[in-house]
Amino acid sequence: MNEQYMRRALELAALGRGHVSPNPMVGCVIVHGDRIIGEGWHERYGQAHAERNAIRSLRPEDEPLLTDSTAYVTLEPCSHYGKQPPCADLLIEKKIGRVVCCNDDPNPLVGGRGFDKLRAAGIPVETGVLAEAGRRLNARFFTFMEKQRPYVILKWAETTDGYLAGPGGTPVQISGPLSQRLVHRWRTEEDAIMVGTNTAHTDNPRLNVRLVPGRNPIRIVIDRALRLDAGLHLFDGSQPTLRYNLIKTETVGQTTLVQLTADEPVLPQLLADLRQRSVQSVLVEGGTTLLNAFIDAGLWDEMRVFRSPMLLGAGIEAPTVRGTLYDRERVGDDELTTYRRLD
Ligand code: AOF
Ligand code: ZN
Repeated sequence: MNEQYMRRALELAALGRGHVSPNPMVGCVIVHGDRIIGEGWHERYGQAHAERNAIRSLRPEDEPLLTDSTAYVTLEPCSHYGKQPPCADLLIEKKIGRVVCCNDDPNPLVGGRGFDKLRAAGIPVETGVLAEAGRRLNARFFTFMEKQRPYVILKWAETTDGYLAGPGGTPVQISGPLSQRLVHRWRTEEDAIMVGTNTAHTDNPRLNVRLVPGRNPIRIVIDRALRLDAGLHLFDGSQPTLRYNLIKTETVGQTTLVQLTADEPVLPQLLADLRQRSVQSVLVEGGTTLLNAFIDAGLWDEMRVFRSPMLLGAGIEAPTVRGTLYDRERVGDDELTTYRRLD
């Protein structure tokens, strides 16, 4: 077993970022002796899985080598008929010699049955190779399957003196142009993007992707009493939008009103509803009230904080960061720090 092939498989898997959700990103490398004879990854939701693409990439003269080859797959080969036929069946049919994986598939439709099928066909299987890297790559998918809620990313920009808006919530452009571009790329990478009532009202955000190429996420807003102005960009019907409220459920064009009950906390209900809709990740872009509500409820997985050189002197205080330091980098004049949950 050679970890370097699994690293390559993880690298290939990551090429699916932004295109495969709610499926996981998966990569596959087929190795004969010390030669890679096939490579593939899950490129697009609904389309061929990694293993099939790797098999397709083989030169015809290499096909007979499969019996003596190892498939390095970042996730357990699937055993079910979804949008695609089972990869375990394909590997058995092609008589692969051995299968090595990072992780078991937490999808209850698979859940070990892919490995069972392979073993029953006499194919040796090894799992748990670069397991942490595999889980990190598909943190959204694993959180969704294991915690039964979307992966929640809290994002904000704060000044050097710790404010994220001016006095009374006046919007201030705190982060620089490179940071703004980066946030647009993040929007293409998550299924949904969310703001609270105050931010929707004071910033009138579009919550779409403009500064980079990529798909638009679903927009989410909390509007308990349905008091937000119908003329806001959020309600322009240009992309699917979920408006969570306590009054009614109704769909008008691309905007869906979803009623929550006032008897229970809002966020768990909202995340449960998003799960039903297969929304696997949410980028929460503020404001402070909403960010703090997620933090207080313990319903978050990652914090991404831009700190700009700006000083405001007064204003709305940014939330207090939690979790463990995961990454720190410079983005133009800003410093971006990522924190992850401890558990
Ligand atoms: C694999 N290889 O490359 C991927 C897998 O609807 P489908 O057929 O596309 O199935 C989606 C499920 O298959 C997904 O939830 C996950 O459990 C597994 N994804 N499995 O063997 C792959 N992308
Ligand atoms: Zn599959």
